[in-house]
Amino acid sequence: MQISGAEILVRCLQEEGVEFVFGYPGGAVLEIYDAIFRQDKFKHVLVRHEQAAVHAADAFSRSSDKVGVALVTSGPGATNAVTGIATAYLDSIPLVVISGQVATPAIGLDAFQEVDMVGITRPCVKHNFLVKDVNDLAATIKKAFYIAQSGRPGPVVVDIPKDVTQHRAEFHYPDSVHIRSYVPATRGHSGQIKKAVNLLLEAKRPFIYVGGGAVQGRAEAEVTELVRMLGVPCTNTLMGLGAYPGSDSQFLGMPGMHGTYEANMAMQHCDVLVAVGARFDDRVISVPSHFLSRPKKIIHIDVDPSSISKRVKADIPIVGDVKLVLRDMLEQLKQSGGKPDAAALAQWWKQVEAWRGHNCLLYTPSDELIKPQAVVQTLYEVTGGQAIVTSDVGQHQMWAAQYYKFDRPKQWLNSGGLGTMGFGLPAAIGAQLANPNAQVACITGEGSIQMNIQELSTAKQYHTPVKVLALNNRYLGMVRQWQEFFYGTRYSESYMDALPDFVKIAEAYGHIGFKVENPSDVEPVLREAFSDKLKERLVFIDFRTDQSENVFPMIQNGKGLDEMDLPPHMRDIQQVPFENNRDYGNMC
Ligand SMILES: Cc1ncc(C[n+]2csc(CCOP(=O)(O)OP(=O)(O)O)c2C)c(N)n1
Repeated sequence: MQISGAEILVRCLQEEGVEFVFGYPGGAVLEIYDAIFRQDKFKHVLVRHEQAAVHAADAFSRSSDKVGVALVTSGPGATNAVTGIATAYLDSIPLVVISGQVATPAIGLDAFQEVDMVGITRPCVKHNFLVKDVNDLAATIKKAFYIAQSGRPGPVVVDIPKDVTQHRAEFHYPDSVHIRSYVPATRGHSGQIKKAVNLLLEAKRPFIYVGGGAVQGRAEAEVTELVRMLGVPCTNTLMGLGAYPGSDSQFLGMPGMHGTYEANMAMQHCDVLVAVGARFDDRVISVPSHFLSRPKKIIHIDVDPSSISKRVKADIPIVGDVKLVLRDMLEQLKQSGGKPDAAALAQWWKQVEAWRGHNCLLYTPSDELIKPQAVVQTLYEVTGGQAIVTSDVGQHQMWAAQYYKFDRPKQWLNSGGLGTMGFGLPAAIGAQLANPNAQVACITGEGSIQMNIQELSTAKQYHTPVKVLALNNRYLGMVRQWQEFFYGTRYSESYMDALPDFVKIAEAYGHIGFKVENPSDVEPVLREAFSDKLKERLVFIDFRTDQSENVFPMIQNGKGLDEMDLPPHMRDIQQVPFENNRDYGNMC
């Protein structure tokens, strides 16, 4: 029996086991919406802006192991979705984004609401398709899901003209996919893995650097086993937080621009570095030449061959699924019977502990002003470290990453690659739908929240009781920090004048709002927000925080990992050239 393209699409999504489609209707996709109306296998979540549809689908995926699905109309619907698509692309998140297109005869004629979605998204998708024939639709959707989640995950756009949704064809969903020239890597090369194991056993100052690839590749058990078996220190990048437990003593904190002193010093001074699903991003190692000025051997494991040796040349490249590579590595380590050099490791740990002893995340508490760091720490305590935390972009994002200890992957959701303000709230909604029983907190700034604040309405409609913590410093804080450091405190357009009353906004959307101005109220209000009484309610808390607080440590552009701007209590040690630092002993 022949069915319409729209019905075929709906059947495909059902075949893929899709539970939620995040979207927004329009003329080009009305056939699809009609087909959705006539089914009840998956739910559609109506957002208030297409960017939010993609962020919510993205976070649905980030907080589960499923592919996120978004549906938008042609023209402005499609272009509104582009920021969300680029966000998912830079963080390697598997998404299928379906966009409507004008009817095939109108394509290229500047028809009403026509944009070249395939052309616009080409640089920020893993792959994209324009379906011109209804007979190709089912196979294309199958391919889209396969490409999105295999190898290095990423967003796939399927652009469907309106007439294709109306044309009829037999429905046949393929069982498998074969795409010529697309063969994602699986097992790593055993010879390379052996070399890596030998190098690790010879290392005097080994260090393990874990990125978002380990989170997406669900390699947390293997990462943890390797770090513990070798007894070495490790770091998780902003995207890798949770891959190794953040509260464990072998974890040194996050590396990079706002990484900890100990993680950055260990990155710079190790002799063997294992990069697991991490890409030596500029926000992590800063300048490659400085990073490599300390000789070290690099083992780089990644599923994407094009990521290896892109910024930093790997001595031992291993292309493969990180989980499978680490399993093989652990197996070879066990078989070899070898043990790391205990004496050298003890020396290395002595050095690491000396670095850690400076307590670089210490800040000055206050009875008068709410310290943003204290809000995050209190959130951690109140939620017992169990919440799924989304963030927006800015100082609050860095404090969230530094002060909430993430013990499991897929618990920390943020836009690390693109740095998209407006991600936090729709992401929290997506994460709550994927994890209905979890506590979900969105840590945001008063600037970021206003980029997608309309999603408070979506949260009301779909009963997603997320807790929004706005660290309101009345500044675009991260911009202010840079202007303070690099532009002679000329705060050009970084002051958020005419801020709304967030409590009233929350209430206007039907939620609960609190304003907190006194440090002594931080904990009681958070406890109330997460209490059983408000379990079913979205709570928006406007924390009036210290306006002058800055994020430390910080590495300025062009500086190396051991050239951090440190917090006031550590300023003296910065002056000591590293070679003369007595803590370091004879290790250089
Ligand atoms: C869409 C978008 N526009 C601009 C920026 C640049 N930017 C990065 S951080 C920041 C300030 C964020 O301010 P706020 O949300 O209030 O957070 P705070 O830094 O004060 O914690 C800006 C404007 C961005 N990352 N994303």
